[in-house]
Amino acid sequence: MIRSNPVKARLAAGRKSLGLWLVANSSMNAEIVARAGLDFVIIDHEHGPGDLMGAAAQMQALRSGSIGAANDDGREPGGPAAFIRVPWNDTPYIKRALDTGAEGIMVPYVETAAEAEVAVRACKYPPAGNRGCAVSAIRATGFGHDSAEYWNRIDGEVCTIIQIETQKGVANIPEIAQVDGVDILFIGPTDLTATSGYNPTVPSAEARGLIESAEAAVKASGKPMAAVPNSGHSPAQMFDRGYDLVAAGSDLSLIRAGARAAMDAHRELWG
Ligand code: 3PY
Ligand code: MG
Repeated sequence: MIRSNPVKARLAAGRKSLGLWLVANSSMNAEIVARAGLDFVIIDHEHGPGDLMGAAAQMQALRSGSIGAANDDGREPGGPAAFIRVPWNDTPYIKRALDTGAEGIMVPYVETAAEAEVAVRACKYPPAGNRGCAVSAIRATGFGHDSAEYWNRIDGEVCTIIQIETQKGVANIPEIAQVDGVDILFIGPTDLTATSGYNPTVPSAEARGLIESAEAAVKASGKPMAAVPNSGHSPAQMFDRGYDLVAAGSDLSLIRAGARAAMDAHRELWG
């Protein structure tokens, strides 16, 4: 059975979605976070050691980990929506990520409407796109058990998420947002800062200004807006600022923060 995309359903209902990055290529990390009842995860293949077998294992774990997660709050059964951030706007890689079962594709570093069109076409079967078709052989169809339903429904369920990470991308947001099939615009504050010549590890008024101008353009476009927490804002403050999706850290950053907090508390008491 092909389920409805949980994030698309929440967007349609005007609800905000909270997610996490999965960077460590660990199915156990996926299982842990699914149990918390998140709305989405982004399995990262732009950075980190992720591979497609690892993504498959994580998506299996998301389903099994979601058993017992609270879903009496209107959330789709089956756990968080599983998105894969691909390494680049690469049609063959997008095809393989979707075939593995991704419910959404995040494409980094998109700068023009033409590039956004390439991404959208890679996410859709003909005639709307150029996604190669092997419905009887892929994990996404249950290895063929659900071929017909998948073919009929998946173009409408997959989320295409476009990252804006350069000033050229920001300038082109109005045109990028017009591309039919772009579902979400995801501002990448770190790359936007770095590609504009500022140090992304040091908060600055310049970085803040860049992010705010990207936010203004996305809001004006009417597209759903996403990002990681930035400019010192918590996820709740990000939602207040108008975000529809927030990816609030990663499996790795949560481990780092937990380990640090434990050690800081220990040092304070015991040196
Ligand atoms: C960035 O900040 O550059 C990202 O890609 C993720 O937020
Ligand atoms: Mg980035």
